[in-house]
Amino acid sequence: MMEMRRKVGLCFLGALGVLGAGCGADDPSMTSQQGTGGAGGVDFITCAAETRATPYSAGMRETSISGAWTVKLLDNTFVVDGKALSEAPAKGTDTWAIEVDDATGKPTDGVVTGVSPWMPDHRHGTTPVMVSAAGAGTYTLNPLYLYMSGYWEITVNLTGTGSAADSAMFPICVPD
Ligand SMILES: [Cu+2]
Repeated sequence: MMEMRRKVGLCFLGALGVLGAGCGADDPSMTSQQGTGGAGGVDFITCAAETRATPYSAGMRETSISGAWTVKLLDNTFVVDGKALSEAPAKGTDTWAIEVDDATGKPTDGVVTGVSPWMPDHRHGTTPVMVSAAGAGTYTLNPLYLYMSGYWEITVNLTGTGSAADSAMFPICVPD
């Protein structure tokens, strides 16, 4: 039964045409060689074995590449039966509230230029993430459509303090 659920999860978007590559007979996730999480066909969805990810906690933070910004994941919410629950990222449409602080710790508006989720094991992203300013250096990311379980890299793109762009990345595992 688990195997059936997983294959449906992998492929329903492909059937809808949302995905380009990444679903079908050549999907690397269908093979036992895929991933770094384990040998011998260990299920890549097992988050306990996903050493690349940082376990979710509200308020978790990542420093940008340049060191100029700190991005805090204030809260993840996920809707179940019409009710928004504050919990770890789950498979489906999540919503993030984030805050961006400058090097002095001051929350700063107007610096998030976009958000790019990516599954490096499968080399695909997801549908566009809408970013809306929520004031006082906070931003709402909705939808953040994490439609597959497994390892995701959620990159928050930021304006640079100089000419170069900047970014901060959250390594997240979505359980099955
Ligand atoms: Cu994937």
